[in-house]
Amino acid sequence: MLRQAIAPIRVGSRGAMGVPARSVWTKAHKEWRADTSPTSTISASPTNGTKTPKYKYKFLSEPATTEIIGIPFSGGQPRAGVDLGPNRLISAGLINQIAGLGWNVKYNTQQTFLDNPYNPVQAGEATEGGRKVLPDPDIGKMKKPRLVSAVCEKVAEKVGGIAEKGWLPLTLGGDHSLGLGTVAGTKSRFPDAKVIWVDAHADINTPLTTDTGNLHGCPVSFLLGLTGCDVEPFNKWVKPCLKPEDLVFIGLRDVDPAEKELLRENGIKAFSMHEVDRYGIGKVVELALQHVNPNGDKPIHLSFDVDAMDPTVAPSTGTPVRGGLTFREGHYITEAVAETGCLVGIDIMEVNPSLLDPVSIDQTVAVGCSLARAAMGETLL
Ligand SMILES: [Mn+2]
Repeated sequence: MLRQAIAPIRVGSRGAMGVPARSVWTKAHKEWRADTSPTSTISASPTNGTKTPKYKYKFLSEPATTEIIGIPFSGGQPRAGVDLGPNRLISAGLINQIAGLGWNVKYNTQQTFLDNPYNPVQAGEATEGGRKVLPDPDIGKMKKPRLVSAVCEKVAEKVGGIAEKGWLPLTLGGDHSLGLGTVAGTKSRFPDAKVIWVDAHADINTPLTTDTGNLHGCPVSFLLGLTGCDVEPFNKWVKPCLKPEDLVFIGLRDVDPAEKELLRENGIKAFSMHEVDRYGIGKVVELALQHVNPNGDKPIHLSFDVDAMDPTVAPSTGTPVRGGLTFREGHYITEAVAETGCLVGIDIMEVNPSLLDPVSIDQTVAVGCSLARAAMGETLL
């Protein structure tokens, strides 16, 4: 969907969500289109008579405010289309849905995260624009290292800035390499923040261990500062900010041998689907929270890759793996983390609206929205 002007959002209306996109690849993924509208920030106030979110968020200012960050980025992996995720989630009505939970919501349609010289096509410029593009050859095994690094650096600044205001950054990907930026941003404001990484994959390969070189499989290793991560261009801005004990995984089921070794040798707590089967999701989340936040007094960043869900639940994602979380198990995680009141950052990553049929796409987008809502206080009763 692409419009030149931004329709005003009528508060309380769920039908007014034809939100435009600043930056959209065309179907052929060859041309960049930009929304030239000067108005770039959309705001929505709490609706439905709900003036505050269900839970008190301990580390946020009042009134509860979230800024949604849409990052149309696919450079951390090879499949086009995941860059369409954020606009699709917004178009599905996410802004008003969250306002309906008692939040003040901000969303800037001017998604400029990709404006850097390593991006083959930049926002606001047509491909034929004669713009100078710098080459981004592999460094070691890493693919598109300069592009991923430049985008994540901007994302970290943005997320950190929102956190500084006492607001909750809700980041919509885009591929999960962006998790490097979001967690770094959260950590810049909350150095003692803990991370719950919900994913089919551990995303903890290093530039040395990665088989594919796709950086969406590596963000966690950079955050931890593992061996091999002190490389250009990342070392110009990434500071290892995460200790192994600050991190817990839920939902793993496709972990490379080298990643298993890294999890073991660093003593990182991980609840795979085996543990979900054994203990049930309620116990797993309880144990996960006990591990990172035993006293309930630490900020929590939740990074949710929709491929943690079973492919029957969230099929339109780049690296689906069978045997995943059921619809309820996924939502239970987000609900239970919301309940702690400790959330300071949320990522919803890897929704790819170009994969599979329209029904699968709508289903995956709807799951992305409902996971975000559950993390922001939506409850069944
Ligand atoms: Mn991931």
